[in-house]
Amino acid sequence: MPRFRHAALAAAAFCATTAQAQDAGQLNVICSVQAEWCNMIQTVFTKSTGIKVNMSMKGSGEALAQLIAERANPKTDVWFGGTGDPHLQAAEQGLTLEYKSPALSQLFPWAQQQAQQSGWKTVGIYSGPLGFGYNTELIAKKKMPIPKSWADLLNPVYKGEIQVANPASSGTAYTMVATLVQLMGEDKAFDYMKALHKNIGQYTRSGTGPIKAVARGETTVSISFVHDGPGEAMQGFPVATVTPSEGTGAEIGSMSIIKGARNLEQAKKFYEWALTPQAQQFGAAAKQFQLPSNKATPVDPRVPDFKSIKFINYDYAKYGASAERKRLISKWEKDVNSLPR
Ligand code: S7P
Repeated sequence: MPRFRHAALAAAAFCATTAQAQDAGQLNVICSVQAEWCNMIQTVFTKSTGIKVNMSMKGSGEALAQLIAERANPKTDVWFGGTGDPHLQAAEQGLTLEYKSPALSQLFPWAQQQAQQSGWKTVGIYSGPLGFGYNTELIAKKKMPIPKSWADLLNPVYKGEIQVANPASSGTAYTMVATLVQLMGEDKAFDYMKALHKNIGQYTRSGTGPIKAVARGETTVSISFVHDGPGEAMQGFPVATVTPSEGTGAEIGSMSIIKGARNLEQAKKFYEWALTPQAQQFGAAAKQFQLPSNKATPVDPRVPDFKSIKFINYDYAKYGASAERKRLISKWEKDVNSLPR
């Protein structure tokens, strides 16, 4: 085929795609799960609807900060994923739109409760337990015990060997702070975090950083969501996870439509699609093993077995409230992070 015909066909195809995209419109999404899942939903949603998705990836703490910064002139239409507490905070601050999906009854009670508690300004899309990750090779090589409880993490043998994120930037780490406060009571939880501080090698910016560091042998132990472990192990890294025997908290990963969204019709389409079992399967397909919120979504065997984990009765409304979140984070900065190690 002569070269000019190739060029003409390519141009025609480009125009057709562009026209389709222009017809169907576009959508600006902040995506707070890991990149592979974000990329997968971007591709599949665009292919099946023609809606062009502009995706920006940010952890939950950073996503909330961006939404606060763009409050007067929102550039985001949908916030997909990320820990539920900052989504509740966004709802309380009037950053997200009230929207009651007709699919709500298909979701587990915890996902519906998240929606109800926010005044229908967010919804649960997955859940996952907080626990510890450890590098199976390093821990054996350094002859360290496998930590099985919060108390175990205070063992001086782990000095400098534990990573967790900074709760000021990370929803994962805030889940840890809120979990400990509910488990131990506030005074004891802060005494505990001060003692734990001595064993922390690094507070990372993002919540997924510590388990990736464990996987790559950069640290021995992490405080992480346990559903992030199997994906690292599938890449061949020596990672295992455990949940603390005293009890632990769980996140309700959430999704919200932004108030003032410029592409509201497309945002609602995406929101409804993301609640379907078909769309929720992309989590496991992208090697991320949270429990999906739609009861009809097949559950991958690598999703943590919730029945075998001791959970606290996490008060999502209280710990997702702006004032409480701000108060606990600044107390952590002042009383814990400022201490020498
Ligand atoms: O697997 C992804 C995940 O652990 O990351 C999400 C969240 O963005 C973590 O954000 P932070 O950096 O703010 O901690 C979790 O919702 C999700 O389970």
